[in-house]
Amino acid sequence: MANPGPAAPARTNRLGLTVVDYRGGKSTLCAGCGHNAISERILEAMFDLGVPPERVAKLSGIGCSSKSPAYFMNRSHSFNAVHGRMPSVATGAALANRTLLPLGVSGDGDTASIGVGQFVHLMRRNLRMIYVIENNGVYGLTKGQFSATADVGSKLKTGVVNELPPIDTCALAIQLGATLVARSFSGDKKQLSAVLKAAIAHGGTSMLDVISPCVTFNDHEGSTKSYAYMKDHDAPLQEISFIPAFEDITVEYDPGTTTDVTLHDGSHLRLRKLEEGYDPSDRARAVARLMESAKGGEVLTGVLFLDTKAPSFVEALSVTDAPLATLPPERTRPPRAVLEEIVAGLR
Ligand SMILES: Cc1ncc(C[n+]2csc(CCOP(=O)(O)OP(=O)(O)O)c2C)c(N)n1
Ligand code: SF4
Ligand SMILES: [Mg+2]
Repeated sequence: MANPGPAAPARTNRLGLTVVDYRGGKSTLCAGCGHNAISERILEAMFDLGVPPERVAKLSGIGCSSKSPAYFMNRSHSFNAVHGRMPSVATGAALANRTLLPLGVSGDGDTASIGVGQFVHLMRRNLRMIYVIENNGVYGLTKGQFSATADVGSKLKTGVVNELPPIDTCALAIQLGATLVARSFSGDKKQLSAVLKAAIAHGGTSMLDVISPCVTFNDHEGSTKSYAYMKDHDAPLQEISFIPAFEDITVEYDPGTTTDVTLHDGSHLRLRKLEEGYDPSDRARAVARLMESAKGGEVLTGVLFLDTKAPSFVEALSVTDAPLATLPPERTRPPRAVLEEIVAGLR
């Protein structure tokens, strides 16, 4: 057998790190679970953009999806919150240290069932955060009961039919104020990578609802969150390309068919329309279009809504640039004279 010679050196990113530096523990999820593919896309996007792993705070709730941050980016901070309560922990972390990039990973149950109260308030704030819902329409971890994103008429393996209307987390997020809202599919490598990179570059709340089939409990005929259903019903709005701030834009585009958006860090998002007239800056139209597509039985994917101008929560609150934990007591405690003045005013 011919000598294969020395192995090619591993590719490094602009920080000099290899993809291994972005890996996590070995996944304990089922083979073929959509959540595993999403973990791969997240770590690749972070690697490609050269995000320092130590600057990322991974946050999750409870569920198979919420376990997945353990399977990528071991060098990042990580906090596994109570079921449905990740948004308040993420908000606290983001306010205490605005140099961190919070990355929330949740499930459809964790977000739209038990956690919907926390989710809606997070979406109103435009906190700089990436919020990924790994949406399989069921509670995978507790053996496949319907979640609140299950479509009317979808069927469990046992034959039980869901009679309740679903919560569309994208429509909800758009209506409430999230500034980058996208839907994608764990099996669409190109689209999912592009929206994840756009979310990393965006300075407000990015809410990504990713259809992520549960191969064990919700991948059969009658499910609307299966690989086969997505293959037949995926209706992409755009072809998406992402150009990072550190790369030159050399390719011209036709403004009639393509929208070029400059994101907060100077990166560019290019959206080549596949649907005539769709404008991702029109909030009301985006919600209406989602309703129409649901009625027609299609799953609209792509960048549904984008606003790069709205102030983020930390800007609105004038949060200090320095992480709170690094501030000396003189900057965190009011001086005695000020306290005495306040007390005197109460007498
Ligand atoms: C307070 C509380 N209620 C209920 C549960 C049980 N429980 C664990 S995971 C889960 C649902 C997870 O579903 P989802 O977020 O969709 O994640 P998946 O497993 O499908 O990825 C439930 C109800 C719990 N752990 N804590
Ligand atoms: S039970 Fe479903 S959601 Fe959980 S790991 Fe297995 S395939 Fe994924
Ligand atoms: Mg689920």
